Amino acid sequence: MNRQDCLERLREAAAAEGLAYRGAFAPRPTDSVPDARPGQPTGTLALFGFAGRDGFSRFAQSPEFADGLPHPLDRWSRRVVEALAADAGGKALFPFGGPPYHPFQRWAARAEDVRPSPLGLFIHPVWGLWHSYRGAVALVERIKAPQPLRAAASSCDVCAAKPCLSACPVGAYSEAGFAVDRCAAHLGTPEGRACMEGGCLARRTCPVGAHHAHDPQHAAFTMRAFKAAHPA
Ligand code: B12
Repeated sequence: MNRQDCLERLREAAAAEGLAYRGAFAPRPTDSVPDARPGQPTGTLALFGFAGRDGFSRFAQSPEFADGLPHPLDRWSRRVVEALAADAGGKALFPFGGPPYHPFQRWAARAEDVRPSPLGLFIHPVWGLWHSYRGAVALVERIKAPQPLRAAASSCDVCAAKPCLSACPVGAYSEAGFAVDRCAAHLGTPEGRACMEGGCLARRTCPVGAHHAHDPQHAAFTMRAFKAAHPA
């Protein structure tokens, strides 16, 4: 199998499990990417995750989703991405399991046209705020991945209204960052039900890729996980 085929095969195997290929890049020392094998630096890092709605619905059919044990999405991601990495002779890396955390957003910006949004989440020109990362596969081989097309300005730079910054009912988002405790406290109140059941109002108000927003099952799953991790 040639190198390009290796990436294509990874991409197809990931898609079969519901994971979207989120780009690949050749790491530089400043990217803090661990070695793919002991003593062998990573030549290519390929990222995988959710983009839009499809991935979550695949996860919702998995044994991890139904078994009632903690952290179902992380356990599903571990099983799926470790199998992809083993098949490709690479190493699986995950966004969770810290601190310390691997700098997935920094890696994402190397792999695709994603940029910081005022909410802290990175925005994608197609998926808007409705995308995330479930793992990465580090390969020793250096594979020339297609370079991402980069727009001159990010979707947020050309958004004058910035409705995301005024949609949070408790003002948890500001120039100073995301006030986690304020958000979590609100989610525990009756007034927080709209966010708990439908998803973060600030995220939902963004017009970019709005039709890719989480469906109600995904939104409620995400909010419950966030609330459980931050009991107010
Ligand atoms: C800790 C953490 C949190 C914390 C703190 C977040 C924070 N802003 O600091 C809490 C619990 C609050 C949180 C909440 C959420 N998170 Co969070 N979180 C993480 C986690 C696990 C680690 C972040 C970190 O410390 N990285 C370490 C540093 C060294 O890595 P880094 O890539 O350099 O990341 C930093 C830079 O991107 C930097 N940054 C921000 N703006 C800019 C601009 C420039 C120019 C540069 C260079 C860097 C930069 O901010 C990052 C630090 O947070 C990441 C996963 C991961 N491993 O990255 C997810 C992650 C960032 N979270 C994510 C998500 C989706 C959420 C939630 C929406 C989940 C939810 N519904 O509950 C909320 C939204 C919160 C918000 N608006 O910020 C996604 C973001 C995907 C995306 N589209 O960008 C990630 C990548 C997880 C994933 N599996 O995809 N999160």
